[in-house]
Formats: sequence, structure tokens, C-alpha cells
Amino acid sequence: MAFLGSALGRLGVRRDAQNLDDRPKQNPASQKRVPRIGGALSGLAANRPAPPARRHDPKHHRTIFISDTHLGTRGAKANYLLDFLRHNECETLYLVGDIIDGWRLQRHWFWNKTHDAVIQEVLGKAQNGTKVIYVPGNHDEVLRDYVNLNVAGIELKYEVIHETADNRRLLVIHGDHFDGVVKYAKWLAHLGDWAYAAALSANDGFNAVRRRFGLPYWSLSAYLKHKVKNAVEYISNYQTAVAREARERGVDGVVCGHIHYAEIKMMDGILYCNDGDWVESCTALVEDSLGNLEIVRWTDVMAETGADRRARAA
Ligand SMILES: [Mn+2]
Repeated sequence: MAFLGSALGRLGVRRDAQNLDDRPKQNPASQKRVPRIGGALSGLAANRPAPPARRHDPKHHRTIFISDTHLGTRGAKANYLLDFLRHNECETLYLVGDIIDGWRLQRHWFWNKTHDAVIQEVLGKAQNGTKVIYVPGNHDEVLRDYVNLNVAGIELKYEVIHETADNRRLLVIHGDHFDGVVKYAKWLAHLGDWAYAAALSANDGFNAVRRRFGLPYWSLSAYLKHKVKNAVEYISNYQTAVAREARERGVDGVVCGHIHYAEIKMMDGILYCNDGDWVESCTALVEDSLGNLEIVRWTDVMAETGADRRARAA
């Protein structure tokens, strides 16, 4: 704990004392994962954000949402992500969870210059006036103990409401809380609201127990890869659960990640947006100055410009 504290201190973290009481319950089991993330952060503190790299006509968006970058694992497509960040600017950048894969830090920590450059790029954006909001997911859950803090210009939030340019209110969450609902979707359809609420809280308890025994989070996206024949049904159940939550909160829509499947669609009057991932699909959700939302597939954009050859060679 002290390790992270000093790392955050060197990054100039400002503790917002007034907000500390709003934090969700502390999670003692997550403390053992702190030193490795602390090490990563202290490494960052040693290197101040680099000046902006050569930029060829960066595209401007009102808002960019990205999630599931899983930096810290070999699977992260950091070259593509770095290229995307360098060619796209925005007023507000949302990091919608599973950005640094803290969960796996214990066993398979993988970090190279490109992963570092991605973090520097984000810190550089924050320094240059982009509002950066980080909503942790299950793989970087350790950061949920630090929500409502400002870390090097990045606001950590448990969840947040984004207001679009055309005044729609979108709940921004990672989405892992709905794993339990999806897992038991068939029963829940028959059992009703109380069972639904029970499944939501059981999911947190279930994964807290797994954590205590050193087991990884039960990950829906990982599960889907092994159960491809049911993937369509699972994705659909997940989307329904998330849209239901948005409806109950009285918002116009939701932005989430977690299942590594980018999509924008209306679901019974609720706008469902998933920004995808940077392990396979290399997608982002972007909003323009009028409030139009769109999914960008960066590998497609790079292929059009020939930039993908450069990224693979890097
Ligand atoms: Mn996740």
C-alpha cells in the first residue's frame, strides 16, 4: 500500500478529502496486487510525458471512449493503440476499464516501450488539456479503491454519466458486474427482479472469493472464447442486462466494454454502446461535435493509409 502511495505522491496525486466517503467499499483482497501497479506507476513518474510526437492531421472528436486495452499483457495491440491515440484528439477521453491488466500482473507481467508510450501519450493528452476519465474494470479493479482521486491529471471514477452534445445522458461503466446475470440468464428470466438483483451482488461476492483463493476473475470475454457456439446468446444476454440497468437508472443510454465486442444499437429505447477492445478488434467509440456516435475500427483505417505495415514493423 505504501508503495502505491509513494508512487501516486510522486505523480502529484491530489487526494480529494471531501470525496473519500463516497468511495465504494474497500476491498482488502486487492491490496496484495498493489505493489506491482505501484511499480508501474513509479516507473511512469520517472519519465515525464513526452512531447507530442509527429502528428499528421489528427482527427478531432468531442469524445473518445476506449476500453479493454489490457496493457501489461502480450495480447495488447499497443502499436495500434499508440497510433490511434497519436492520430485522434478529443475534449474528453474515457478509459472504460481493463486498461492496465493488474489482475495478471502477479504472474504474466509483460511491459515494453510501446506499452510505456501508450501511457505517456495518455498522460500527455491530460497535460495538454484533454479531460481524461478512467473508469476501472475487473482487470484493473485495484484502482477502484482509488476512485474520486486525480492521478496525474486523470480522474478515477467508479462510474460516470456522460452528456452528449445533443444532451443525451449515457451511463459509462466497464460492465463486469453483469457477468453473474449473464451466467444465470435462463433462471433469472423466470425468477424476476429480486433474483436479478441477487445475481448482480452474487457476482461480486463470487469473484471476491475467487480472488481470495488466488483464482482469476471469472471473465465473460474469456469464457466466450471457449464457448463460441453460445457466444451470440451470451453477448445478447449481456447487452440486455446492461440496457436494463441503464433503463432503471433513468438515463438515455450506456457506454460499456468488457465483452470485447463493439456495437451501437437501440434496445427498447435505450442506446447501447460498447467500445470494443484493443486485444483483437482495435476499436474505439467516438462522438462528434453534434453528438453523433460511431465505432472506429483502427486497423481498417490504418489499412487504408498503409500505416498498418509501419505498426507491424515497429
Ligand atoms: Mn473486463
